[in-house]
Amino acid sequence: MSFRKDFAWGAATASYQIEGAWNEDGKAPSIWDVFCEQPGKIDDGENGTVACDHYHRYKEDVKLMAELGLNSYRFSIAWARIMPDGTGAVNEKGLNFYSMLVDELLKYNITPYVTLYHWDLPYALYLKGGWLNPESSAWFEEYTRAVAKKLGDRVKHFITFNEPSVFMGCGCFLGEHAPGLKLETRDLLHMGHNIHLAHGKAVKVLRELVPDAKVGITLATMPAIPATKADEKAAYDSYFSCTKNLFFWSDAYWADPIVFGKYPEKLLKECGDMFPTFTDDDMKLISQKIDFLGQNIYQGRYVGEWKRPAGTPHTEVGWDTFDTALEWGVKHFTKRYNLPIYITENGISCHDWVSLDGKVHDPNRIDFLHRYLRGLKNAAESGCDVMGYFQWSFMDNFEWAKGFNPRFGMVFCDYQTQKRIPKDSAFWYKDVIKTNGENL
Ligand code: GCO
Repeated sequence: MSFRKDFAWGAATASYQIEGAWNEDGKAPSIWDVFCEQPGKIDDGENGTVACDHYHRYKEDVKLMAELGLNSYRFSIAWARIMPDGTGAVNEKGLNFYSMLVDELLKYNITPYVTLYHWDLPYALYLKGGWLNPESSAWFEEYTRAVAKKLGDRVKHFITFNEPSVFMGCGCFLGEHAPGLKLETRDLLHMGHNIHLAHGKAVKVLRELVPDAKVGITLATMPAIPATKADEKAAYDSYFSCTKNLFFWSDAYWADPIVFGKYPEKLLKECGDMFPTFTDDDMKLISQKIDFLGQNIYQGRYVGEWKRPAGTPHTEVGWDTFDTALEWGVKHFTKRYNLPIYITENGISCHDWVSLDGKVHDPNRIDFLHRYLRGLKNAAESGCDVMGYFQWSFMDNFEWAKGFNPRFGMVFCDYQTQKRIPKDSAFWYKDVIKTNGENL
């Protein structure tokens, strides 16, 4: 037994990171468009106004996905493209772009996985307080309704939010991502509750409009890896601990209310009346049944007696590698939440460039993916319900505050000419897909 027969082998992207066309066909600015205008926020003063120009090149990109053997593709929708004011009038042209993209994917039998929110909040909604506004969950519901109405006949997999911990943590606590805020714990607790409610309302709308849809949420997660067999329990406990200090980085803060209908006890106790008041109905809304959890995993951390060996392999952005990160992430999540799991992101930035022979050789990426995927296979073989794997990313793209320097793609993007060159690893991944991971 290995990966299930209908395993989703895919790649992921996000709207602001690849689309460009930032002000075309009625699209309004998002918080990322505005954040990038501020001097010093993005390496080299870059921005996503053009990025990979995917908005104009989606047909070429989807064709390449098919040539590389992908059977699934995860992308996100730019809210400000389909609702420039965030609520109210729907911009049909913007919505049509996604409709055409979906048709193109289906033409090649590539299953679309739609992320509703991958960080690019309409700027108009930021002006109204963004996720701090108690109305924000209703805005999200309205937006979800517009997407579901248009795409729900063809899209059957939806992810409500991508990495709420990161857009709160980096965007509203550290101030390093849009919208660049540095909020206090009390404010962040309110924001988190609004995001939870928004998730719940979106699930409800999707159940109503797309009854055969599979719905989940994607968390950024850094698995706790037991240093020895004896550390397994400690690793599990540490993975799901959640305390007032930096509560938003905790997976339990996000997943416990959704799966169990409860915020972590310890957090509630520690926060006392700092915690926003909530009702039983709130918790019912938040904890409607979902079909899967998505995990974005790049790194892990060891629990137990462990000292980082000098010269540990690390990636171009300086992240250490952890061969068993996927394995432990999936095993711990399965133990706690007992839901099907997708790896909605995993990948590596390498020092990729075009060699004299015109190709992009990325042996480190091949080795990294090979190691991580073996771990995922172990998890599947141990009985965890692993539904699919999406490499981050389909192509090199705008890596948020780090601009265009990190290259996470299976496909190289020459930003001057917009030429796409599949890297060596893309052909390696094609073989993995062809054998459904038997060759790992
Ligand atoms: C995130 C996002 C992606 C990133 C990727 C690499 O995790 O930050 O979902 O948009 O580009 O993770 O850092």
